[in-house]
Amino acid sequence: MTAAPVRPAARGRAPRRPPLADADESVRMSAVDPVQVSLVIPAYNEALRLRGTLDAVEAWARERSSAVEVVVVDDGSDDATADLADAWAEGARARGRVRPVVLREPHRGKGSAVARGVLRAQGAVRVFMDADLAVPMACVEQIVDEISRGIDVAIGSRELPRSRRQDEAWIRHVMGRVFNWVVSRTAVDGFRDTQCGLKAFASDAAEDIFSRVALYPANGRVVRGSRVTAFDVEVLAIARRRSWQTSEIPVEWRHVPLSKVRPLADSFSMVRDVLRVRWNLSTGIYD
Ligand SMILES: Nc1nc2c(ncn2[C@@H]2O[C@H](COP(=O)(O)OP(=O)(O)OP(=O)(O)O)[C@@H](O)[C@H]2O)c(=O)[nH]1
Ligand SMILES: [Mg+2]
Repeated sequence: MTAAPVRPAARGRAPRRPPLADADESVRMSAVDPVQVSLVIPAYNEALRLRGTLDAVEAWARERSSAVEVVVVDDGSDDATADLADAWAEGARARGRVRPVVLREPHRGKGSAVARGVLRAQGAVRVFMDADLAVPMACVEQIVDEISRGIDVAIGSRELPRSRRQDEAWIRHVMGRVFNWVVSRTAVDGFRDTQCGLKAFASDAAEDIFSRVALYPANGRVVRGSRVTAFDVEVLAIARRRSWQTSEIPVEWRHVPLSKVRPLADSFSMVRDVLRVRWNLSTGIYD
């Protein structure tokens, strides 16, 4: 038996967060504005996909009056991803619509890059999203609103009745469904889609959860090749174990070419990750 979930620091329900301010084109960020929303984008060999995403993010931020921080986490890309991110950051700083941060890390894979970015971020709402913009900014807006309404952890889902999926190979969908079944039977139940690359956290939940990850921590070991992994499963298992309030929201998702996923090889290592999460839950290391 594992210990009953205990809400962190006995804080009770998280206080309702004030809604973020309305759009106001005239507002420019100053260096001292408190960051409201942090968007963390893990990026590995994304020279072809990243710039369009950063431009879309900046355009989205321009429509908001609240301060938006964009944290790009490159972990040793072989291509020009980091330089491209730096060049964008320089321009973005001058334009003053977002606060750009580019982290250059040793290559530890997506899970570690996300943990590093989320823990480094300063926003009251911390989102991580994929560099391929598989989910449009309108869904990012919705997931931010969910946290602003007082939810601690909101996750994008491609499996709810109002979700939309475009251009996905049927075999990937079937594999995803089998994986979700395995996850629900072994590590964390009650989520229809643990693997969507869009998730958002209130800052206190983010710090509590990401400081506890054990599989792919921010300072984990260096790896070879692209590593998408099942780090999301651990994040959600910790959120549950720590009694953070979670919600799943429908997203519009489209398959974007140049995926880093190797469906067969990654499936094996992802199931291994899930079993490790199960073991960690039973030993109480997340309590
Ligand atoms: N920093 C870092 N990011 C990674 C790594 N591997 C993947 N990513 C990022 O993770 C995000 C998702 O990668 P994708 O290749 O789109 O994989 P996916 O969305 O899980 O799978 P698809 O459904 O095939 O698109 C992208 O932003 C990648 O750059 C890695 O090793 N390090
Ligand atoms: Mg993708």
